[in-house]
Amino acid sequence: MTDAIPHTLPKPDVVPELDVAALEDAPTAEALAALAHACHTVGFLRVVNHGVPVEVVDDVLAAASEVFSLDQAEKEAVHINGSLSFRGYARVGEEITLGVPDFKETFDVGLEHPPVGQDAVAAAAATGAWAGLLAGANQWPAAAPMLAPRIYAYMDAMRELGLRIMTILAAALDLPLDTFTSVYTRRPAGRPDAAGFALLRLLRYPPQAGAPRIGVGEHSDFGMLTLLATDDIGGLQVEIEPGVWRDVPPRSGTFVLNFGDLLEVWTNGYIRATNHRVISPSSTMPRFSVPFFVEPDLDATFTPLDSSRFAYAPGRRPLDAEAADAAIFQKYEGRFEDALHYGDHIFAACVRSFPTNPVSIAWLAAQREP
Ligand SMILES: O=C(O)CCC(=O)C(=O)O
Repeated sequence: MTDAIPHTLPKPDVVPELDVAALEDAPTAEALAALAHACHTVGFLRVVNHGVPVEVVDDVLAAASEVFSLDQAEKEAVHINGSLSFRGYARVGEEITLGVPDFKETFDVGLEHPPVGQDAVAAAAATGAWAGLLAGANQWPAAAPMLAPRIYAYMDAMRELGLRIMTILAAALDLPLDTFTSVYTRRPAGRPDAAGFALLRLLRYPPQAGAPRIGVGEHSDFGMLTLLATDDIGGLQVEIEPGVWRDVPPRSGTFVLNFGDLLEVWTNGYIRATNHRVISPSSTMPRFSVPFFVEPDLDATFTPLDSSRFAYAPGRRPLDAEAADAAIFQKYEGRFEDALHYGDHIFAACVRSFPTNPVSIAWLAAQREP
C-alpha cells in the first residue's frame, strides 16, 4: 500500500535500536548479526546508550534556535553564497533537493580550514580539482560570538561517536575493525588543519498551517553516515518500502542514524542508503533539527567490496553497475568501474543543493567550455 503525502502509517516504530555501549562492551554474534541485518534491510537506526550527554544535544538544538532568531541582516551577512566553501546561512527555498526548493532555513558548518580565495576557484577551473574548495573557513554571525565553540564541541563529540559506530559496523559486517575509520583523519573541528572533512547543519522548518507541505523532499544522504538530533516535533519519515512512508518519531536522548550513498557503494549495496523526507510541522511551532554528516577525508577513494562476502536478503542484491552509474556516479560524472572519489562526490552534492553559489556557477561555466 502506498500513501499520499503526508499521511503515514501508524506504529510500530520501524527503526531498530543500535545500543552503542552494549555492542562495544559485550558484542554477541547474535547482536552483531541483527545489526548487520538492520543496516541491510532498514538502513535507519536509533542510537541509544551512546554516552553523549543530553545537555550537549539540547545545547546544539538551542544554538539552532538562536541562530535562526537573529535579525535577517545578521543571517544574510553570513549567507552561503558569500562562501567559496559552501558554509553559512540560506533562506527558506534556497536549498534544492532533487530539483525542488526545500521549505527550510539552513546554516552549514564544516571543520575549520584556512579561508579559500578567488584564486583557488580559478585554479580549480584550470585543474578540475574542485573538491579542494570545500576545505575552507566557516562563517559565524557577529552577533553570536559563542556559537563557534559550542558547535565545535558538539562536532567533536559526534565525530567521535560516528567513528565508534563505524568500528561496530565493521565488526557487524565481519570486516577488519578499521575498514571504515581508515578514511578519517582525527583532529578537533575548530583547529584549521589541512586534513579531514565533516558537515554539520542547523535546520529550521517553519510551521505550515493548512495544507501539509514537504520541508525537505525525499532523498538519500550522500556520504557515509548521518547522526541526527531533533527537537520533540516530529516530521521525519523513512521510505521503508518503495512508496511506503513511516514516521520516525522523536525520542529524547537518542540520535537517528542513517547511511549515505557512499557507504552503500562501498558495501556493494549491502548497507542501505534509505530514502527519507521531512513534513513541515503543522503546529504553530517551527521544528529544529541538527544533522551531523560523519564524512571521510576529501581525498579518500572507494571501490565496492566484493559482493560474495555478503548474504543479501530476498529483494536486495549487489549494486548493478548501470543503475549505480545512473543513481550515484553520474552525480559527478564518474563511472562505477572507477574508484569513487569522496571529494568529487560531495562537491557535486553541494553544487546541486546550492546552484546559485558562485562556485557552482563557476563550475557550470567550466563544464560548458570546449
Ligand atoms: O531534519 C531532518 O529531520 C532530516 C534532514 C535531512 O534529511 C537531511 O539534512 O539530509
